[in-house]
Amino acid sequence: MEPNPAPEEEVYGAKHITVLENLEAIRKRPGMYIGSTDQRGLHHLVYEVVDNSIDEALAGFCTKIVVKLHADGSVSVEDNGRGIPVQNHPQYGKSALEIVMTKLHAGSKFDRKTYKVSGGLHGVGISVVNALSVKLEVWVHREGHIYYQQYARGTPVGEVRVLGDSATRGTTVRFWPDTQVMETLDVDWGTIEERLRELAFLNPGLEITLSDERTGKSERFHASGGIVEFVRYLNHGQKPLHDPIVLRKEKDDMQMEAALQYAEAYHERIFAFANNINTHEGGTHLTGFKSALTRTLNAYAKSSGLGEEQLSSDDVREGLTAVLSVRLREPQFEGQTKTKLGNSEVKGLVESMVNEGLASYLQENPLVAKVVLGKCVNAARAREAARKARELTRRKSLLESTSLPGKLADCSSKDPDECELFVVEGDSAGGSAKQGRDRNVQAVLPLRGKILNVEKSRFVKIVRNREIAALVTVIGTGIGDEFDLKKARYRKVVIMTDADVDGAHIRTLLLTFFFRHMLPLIEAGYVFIANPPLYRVSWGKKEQYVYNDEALKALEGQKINIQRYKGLGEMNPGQLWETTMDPERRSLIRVTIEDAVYADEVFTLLMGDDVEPRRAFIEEHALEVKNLDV
Ligand code: 0RA
Repeated sequence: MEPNPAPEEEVYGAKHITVLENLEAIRKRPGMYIGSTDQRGLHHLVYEVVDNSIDEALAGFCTKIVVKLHADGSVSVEDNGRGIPVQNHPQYGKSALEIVMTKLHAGSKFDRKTYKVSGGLHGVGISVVNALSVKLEVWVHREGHIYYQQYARGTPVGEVRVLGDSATRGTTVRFWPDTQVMETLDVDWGTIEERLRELAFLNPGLEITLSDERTGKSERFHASGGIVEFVRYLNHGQKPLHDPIVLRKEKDDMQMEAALQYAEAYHERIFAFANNINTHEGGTHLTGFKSALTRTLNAYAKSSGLGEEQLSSDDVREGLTAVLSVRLREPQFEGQTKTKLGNSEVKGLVESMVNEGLASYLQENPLVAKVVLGKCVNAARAREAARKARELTRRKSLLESTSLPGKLADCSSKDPDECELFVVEGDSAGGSAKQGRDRNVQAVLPLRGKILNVEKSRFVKIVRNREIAALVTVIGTGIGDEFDLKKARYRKVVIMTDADVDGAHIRTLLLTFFFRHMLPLIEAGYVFIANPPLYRVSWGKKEQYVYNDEALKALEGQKINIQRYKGLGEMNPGQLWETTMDPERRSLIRVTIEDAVYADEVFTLLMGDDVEPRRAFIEEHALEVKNLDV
């Protein structure tokens, strides 16, 4: 990204210009460096600073990281690593600290020679954070002193100063994101929390604390058991079939670690990391892992006589929770969000490491092997049954040909780009929605309470559920392996449920269904949640809709008449249109998979077999139900 790095011998002036040009480039096109300037981009700034401390931990010199979200919108990250070098750098004529803080990719000049956290948007360097901060302060404890420097929008405000003596080592960076560039200063606790927890699992022994001055919350993450603990954590509330299987290998300068555990469940969850980056989009390491799993389990089934059927790759992953973590020298990240590992050599390496490791594990642990194979064989049989069931439904839908369910009130436009589908809870709300909508581009599909019963069901049962079948037919894409985004009949699928516990439950179930069987629909950003008002307040001849309890509190004490909407059905068609459906006035919440770990945990808790954690979760989150499932 650095335009033509100047040769080392060049005069200092020229370097100086490069730094300024860099700053300007970063501030002009922040998206190129941090992806976006919204909340996601803001989080990238935090991650970038944290990653620098993580690199120090990976190098073996840092054991503790303290992240603080300050009340004034600034964020600080403190570590007990070696401290950023401060000595004068002869080629630049200034402190190494200043170079690290102001120069793009200065890292390579002062290389820590480890498996860096550096993927896609990460690893752009702390100078990017500096350039995008109205103010940044850094303290370095090193060589008996505390060194300090301050910057404004990436430019030093003064020289590096010595503030005093210090017997410890480490670095603290505090930055104030620049509102001239960033659209928000609102760092989301949950998002940062999940990422730091992930990092603690991936770096066993490292202690990370997070505290939030805005709310007084704080949390400590520490996992001496590493990814084994991670898998146990993910399977919390499930019924695991055995202790986690751990594979650790190193080959050709690449380290691989995997932890696997099957549970009495039907979905698979594999979280793959490369150099600590959560590779949401997968990549060569994941491909290698999956094919080794299929191959090794089939080979073992054959040699041990535990199963005759050919196990498909889906069969061997049913009920599997796994964490795969690789570390390599020069990771290449690809894909839309730069979270897909591209290094081609990695596939074969991981494949052979997992083949070897898993084969010997199964040999040495025949009891675990038996449970795992039993699970896979069961899956193979169920899948065969499901295939037959699908064939049946397909034949049936061929008979009925293009027939859409009768209760669908379709829109007249057939251009998916402008069409919206409102999936509505209950017939009465459905009635209001049908009358209130814009018939041209808005379709309405009322669902009955029956969908509640698909909980804990196998795939076969789910596709046989009438409400689900109607939904699938209406959306048009098909599900599972047959899903085809191009066939979507609507560009927006809006879940519109009541603002009560039942509504939240139905919404979660729908999201679970989309998440597990129509994931690309969520990934494409097609799924939304409607945001109906909770109250209508009126005074005199005036009225106003209120969408949350905080806003209602603000009106407390005034002479107003409050009407609480217990269900959408209580709104007349006109009201539903103006508050919730009218594109000009409504606010829809787009469902994203910001953090697959969190989303899946919630789904698992809500769908799992264990009643207790589910109840605890629902009780704890009942009031914020709107956010928990997105
Ligand atoms: C370059 C070289 C060395 C350490 C660091 C950078 C470093 C950077 C950051 C950023 C946040 N925390 C950090 N900790 C260390 C190695 C210095 C040495 O050899 O002593």
